[in-house]
Amino acid sequence: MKAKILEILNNSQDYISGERLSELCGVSRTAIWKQINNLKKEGYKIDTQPRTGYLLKSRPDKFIKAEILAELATLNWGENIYTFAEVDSTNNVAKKLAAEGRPEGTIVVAERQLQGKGRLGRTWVSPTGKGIWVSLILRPDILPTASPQITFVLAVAMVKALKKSLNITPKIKWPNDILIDGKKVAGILTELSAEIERVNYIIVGIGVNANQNPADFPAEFREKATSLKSVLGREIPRVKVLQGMLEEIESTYQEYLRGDFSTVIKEWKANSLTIGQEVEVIMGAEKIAGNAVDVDHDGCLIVRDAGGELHRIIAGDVSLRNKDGRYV
Ligand code: BT5
Repeated sequence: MKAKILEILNNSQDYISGERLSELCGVSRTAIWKQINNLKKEGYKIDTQPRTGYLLKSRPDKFIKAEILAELATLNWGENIYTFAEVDSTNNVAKKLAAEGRPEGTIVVAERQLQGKGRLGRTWVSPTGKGIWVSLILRPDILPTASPQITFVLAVAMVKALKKSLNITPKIKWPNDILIDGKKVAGILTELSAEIERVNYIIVGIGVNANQNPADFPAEFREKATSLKSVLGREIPRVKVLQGMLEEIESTYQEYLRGDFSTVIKEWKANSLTIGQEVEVIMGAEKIAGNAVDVDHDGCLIVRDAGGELHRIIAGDVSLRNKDGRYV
């Protein structure tokens, strides 16, 4: 009923009386009044006049199902959206839902993560209301060995989405960083559940820094992180950006499922910061320096060292060599 009231208020240019709302919704005026108060608590600004009734003044930029669905133009995704004020990690919640059998395209999004995860047990800082902390369940019919390709699909989709919704052109640093002006604005975490020859599900988690100020980032990575707000100098409509992300992710993923990884890789390379650069790659205790010459069909980074030897890197952290010869 709340959704119905919201829809009516949203379509109404003028005040609408409690009586008219109760007629349209088939419930008592007290029930309407209760739901209006609930909407106000959620952040909807509804002007209330004793004689004339209710007028919706503004909608909250919060991860509320009705808001996400309002202008979502995905083809199939959106039926299963789970929104939370607070979770440990949206990837963990999505993993649980996937294990319970929730379908592909299930979306989990939160205002805050208490234990947001990066790769290799690292932390992803996810303060309340400042970012887009979202995970998706995917169930691609691919071999587990092909699953790293999904990170590429996601990175390409993220670049397209940010370009489309905010008119900015981020770059991708292998394998999972989305950077603007050399600083990380978003990260992708792909987690796999598989048998030897079959993927059960893949959870992709995306963290986008939307409305942080520089001081909101911990000192240890403040120099390396940025937010969309810092880049554009204005508050970012998170729900709108999320909608754009879901639309681009769905369409790029569908393209990939039709067998078009080569297009994805081509787009990835066109937006890559890494290829052609002098890099240092750290893989646990091992370190390789050289020129990042390519990524191969499995998404591995190919680095040519000073001696001309080629190294195929499956996982690691890349630093790019700057003008002073330092790796940053
Ligand atoms: C990533 O890891 O970049 C993957 C981040 C994925 C986060 C999303 S949020 C929704 C979903 N649920 C989760 O629990 N996770 C996913 P990695 O490449 O390992 O980068 C992590 C490193 O980036 C940290 O060690 C910090 O140095 C830095 N970092 C942490 N929080 C950051 C932030 N908000 N912005 C920029 N850098 C950050």
